[in-house]
Amino acid sequence: MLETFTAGCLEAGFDLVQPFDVAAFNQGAALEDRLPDHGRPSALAVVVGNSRALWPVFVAACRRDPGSAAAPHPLNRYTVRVITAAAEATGWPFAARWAHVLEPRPVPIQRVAEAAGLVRSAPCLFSIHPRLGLWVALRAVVVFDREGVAAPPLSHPCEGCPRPCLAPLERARSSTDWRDWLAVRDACPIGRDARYPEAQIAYHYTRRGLQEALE
Ligand code: B12
Ligand code: SF4
Repeated sequence: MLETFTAGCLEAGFDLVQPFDVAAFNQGAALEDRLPDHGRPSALAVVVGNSRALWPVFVAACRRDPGSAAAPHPLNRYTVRVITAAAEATGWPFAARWAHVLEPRPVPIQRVAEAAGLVRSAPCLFSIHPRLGLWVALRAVVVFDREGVAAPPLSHPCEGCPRPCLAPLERARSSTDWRDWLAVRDACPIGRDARYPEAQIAYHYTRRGLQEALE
């Protein structure tokens, strides 16, 4: 069933799919942050994210369905639609939590993804992936009603780094220019070849870029 879910996510452009045991997160989390566990001591959670691989697949989906591209928050809607479909295809009961949903409270998806062994927390507040650097987005965590699996160990990608991300972070914090936030990601030596394409950057930081990509 994990293969079915992973295949559905990959096909839709969500190329980061990391299974783990929900207990690995819940044990260290405040009560209000805990993820659903279907009443089990161990449950199979999967954190889903993406790299730049999402963008062409998402743009192609918008081309096929121009109405969805014109609606508010097209990427969030796409995320919910395709990840829900991938989870339903497994035939197992599941509960999903979405990174973009802020009410009643946001799921601390960066900490969830760290417990899953997908990323680590960088000193510049981003989650860092060992290959993709800071060029990753975290979208959802889905918990299935079955036994969990142990998260893989992940050494810290920032170990030994002189932290060139910190000076741009200080600038960005007192700035209203989104390019200053982009500079934080650009300062990191890991994952330079994983930088998002310009249209994807424009979409994430300014909400523009999608219409241009569709033209
Ligand atoms: C609300 C929110 C925002 C708000 C406020 C952010 C803030 N500074 O508090 C706004 C709209 C301003 C925002 C902007 C950005 N965000 Co934002 N945001 C979120 C969201 C939806 C909730 C954060 C939250 O409250 N978490 C809940 C608390 C309880 O979790 P927590 O673990 O206790 O707290 C963590 C976060 O608050 C985080 N954090 C705090 N300050 C900052 C600042 C930055 C730059 C980042 C990356 C993280 C971060 O660090 C804490 C420890 O892990 C998360 C997704 C999520 N569900 O977490 C994305 C998220 C943190 N954002 C993300 C990003 C990339 C950004 C931007 C850089 C660009 C963008 N929009 O794509 C900009 C940065 C500009 C800025 N001024 O901060 C990514 C980070 C990806 C990564 N590799 O780490 C996330 C995970 C969304 C995603 N889909 O991947 N964001
Ligand atoms: S610049 Fe260095 S410390 Fe900063 S996120 Fe990248 S690897 Fe980590």
